[in-house]
Amino acid sequence: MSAVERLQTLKGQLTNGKKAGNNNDNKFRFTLNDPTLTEEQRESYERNGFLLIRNLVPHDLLDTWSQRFRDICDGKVDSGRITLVKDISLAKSGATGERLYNKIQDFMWDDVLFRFCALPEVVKYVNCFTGPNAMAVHTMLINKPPDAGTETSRHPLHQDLHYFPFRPADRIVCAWTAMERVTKENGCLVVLPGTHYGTLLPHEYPEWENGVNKMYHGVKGVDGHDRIHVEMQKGDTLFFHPILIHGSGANRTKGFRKAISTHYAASECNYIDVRGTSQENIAKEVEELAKKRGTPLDYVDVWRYRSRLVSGDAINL
Ligand SMILES: O=C(O)CCC(=O)C(=O)O
Repeated sequence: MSAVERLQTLKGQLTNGKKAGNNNDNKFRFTLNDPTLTEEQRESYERNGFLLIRNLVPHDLLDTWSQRFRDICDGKVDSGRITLVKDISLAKSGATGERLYNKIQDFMWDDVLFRFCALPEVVKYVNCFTGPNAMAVHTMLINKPPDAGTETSRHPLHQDLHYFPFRPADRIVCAWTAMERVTKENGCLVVLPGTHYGTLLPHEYPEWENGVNKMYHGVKGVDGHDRIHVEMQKGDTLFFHPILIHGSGANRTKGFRKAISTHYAASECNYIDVRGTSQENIAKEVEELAKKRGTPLDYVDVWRYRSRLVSGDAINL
């Protein structure tokens, strides 16, 4: 049994095994009354800020999306509005394609990859956190090619809310699905359980010897906190809260480590002005990049542009 499952089981022993909901909603802050989650699962998310669901996404779909990623990286299909991001060390080494790109994002208008965002198996869990009207607000397929020996394939510890100009945080959730087996060796997710009860902390670029990938901001001062390496099998999906502190390790193997993820927010969430807050640094960086690319949008518009409804009555309008 993995560390995550031990934690989830321990939590289950403290509850009476009833289905979620009914008369005891007041003890739940982070999850909604939806029969998809058992009471144990709700309790576990409430306490830890994440929930692991095994074998949720069919393997044939994951293989199709892996191939789509390779085709986009190799320029075989039109990448449309998708952004391709390179690992800084691999860019210097002359690598190409899947060996170079560590991420594609903004695939909400790609018919093949968007299927992940709207997958009923995933959305039924998402709705337990967002409610019925869920929008895909951030889409990524994260690849870790074998590390160049510089450890730049690490992702510093951070809170995803740092990037988001909308609230409330409790109605936002990430679904992160392993596209192959992810382990400590190839750079699985690392989570700090319970940190979703905290506040949004200031983020900046970590001072790593060999540099850090673009926009990979991190938090400081969490060195002594318990952490869990979330090892997962292909198709397993981790749902987690946007204030949960997490990151991932370097890929020290010769293979790839891929995951597909979508952040969802309730369509009822409000946009906020991040000027004068700790999020100002990332907002400026994103706005400067948008300007350089010839699409000078302000930060909130960047996020509006990325969003697409996946569930709720308005989906059929
Ligand atoms: O997939 C990973 O390695 C980490 C991704 C992550 O935490 C993020 O993009 O916010």
